[in-house]
Amino acid sequence: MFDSNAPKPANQVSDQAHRLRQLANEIRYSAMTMTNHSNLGHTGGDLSSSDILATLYLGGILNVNPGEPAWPQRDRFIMSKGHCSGAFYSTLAFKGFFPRAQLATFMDPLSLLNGHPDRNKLPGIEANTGPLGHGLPIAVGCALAARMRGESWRTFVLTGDGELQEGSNWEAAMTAQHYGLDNLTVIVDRNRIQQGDFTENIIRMDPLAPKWAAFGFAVAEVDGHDHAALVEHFSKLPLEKGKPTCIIANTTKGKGVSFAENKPAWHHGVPTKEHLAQAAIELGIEVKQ
Ligand SMILES: Cc1ncc(C[n+]2csc(CCOP(=O)(O)OP(=O)(O)O)c2C)c(N)n1
Ligand SMILES: [Mg+2]
Repeated sequence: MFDSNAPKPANQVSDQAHRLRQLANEIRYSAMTMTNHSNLGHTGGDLSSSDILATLYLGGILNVNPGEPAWPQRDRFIMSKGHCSGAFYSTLAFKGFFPRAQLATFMDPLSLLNGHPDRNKLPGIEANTGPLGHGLPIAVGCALAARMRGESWRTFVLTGDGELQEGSNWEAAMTAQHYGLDNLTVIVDRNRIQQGDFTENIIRMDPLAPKWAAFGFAVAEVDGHDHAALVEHFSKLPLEKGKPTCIIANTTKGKGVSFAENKPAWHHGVPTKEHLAQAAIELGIEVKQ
């Protein structure tokens, strides 16, 4: 865990941000390779959320232990946008929850790496997700459980922005504020694209920050690809004592790969071998032959 009270020298912050950028790009390339293998997947949302996942798991924010995945005092992370399992599985494997070699089985018959994460199949997964709109309600239950037991572990949940069109999120948000769950942090991957089109063309959600504030959350907006800014925000949780936190991470769907950036068609576009070669160059990945 980072000690949020100890200011870091500037060069130490940028070293860490540089390392997280490299790791996030490795997660991106890994997820694209998996989607190429399975011929199915969600490239755009994998790429928009890789920096957030890398920062949480590999930047020392989440207090989890791959050696003891069910450690009762661990922080809980729920990948509500479970369709982005390529990035999520890659992050869990990079963290050491299971061998990286297993990633190559993505969506194979009998593989433990289903298209949507299954907590009964792999260590490190807290909740089965994929059907949108369920992660936050589960996370509220986790946060309430910690509160009732007097335990200090925290709950994090990553949602898509299109996902917020599911009304269940807003019922859960009301409950979180009612109980003053300041041990709960919602991160919104605000890439402004859902399946098929831009969010604002389907069901407008701007102004998003005031909505969360009206639902009783302490809200911050951050560049979801700026590792130093993400670390800074995640290190000072809760943003306000007695309130749940919402961090709106402004991202680009398809981030890091020019042919996929901000293109609705890449929501579930499948990269070819040629796309992978181009992605490796743009992401700075050395591909071992
Ligand atoms: C309840 C439900 N309806 C529909 C889908 C199909 N679906 C999968 S991803 C997706 C779009 C999600 O968009 P967003 O939340 O913005 O995710 P991201 O942009 O991060 O990929 C949809 C409609 C689903 N998984 N669950
Ligand atoms: Mg989206």
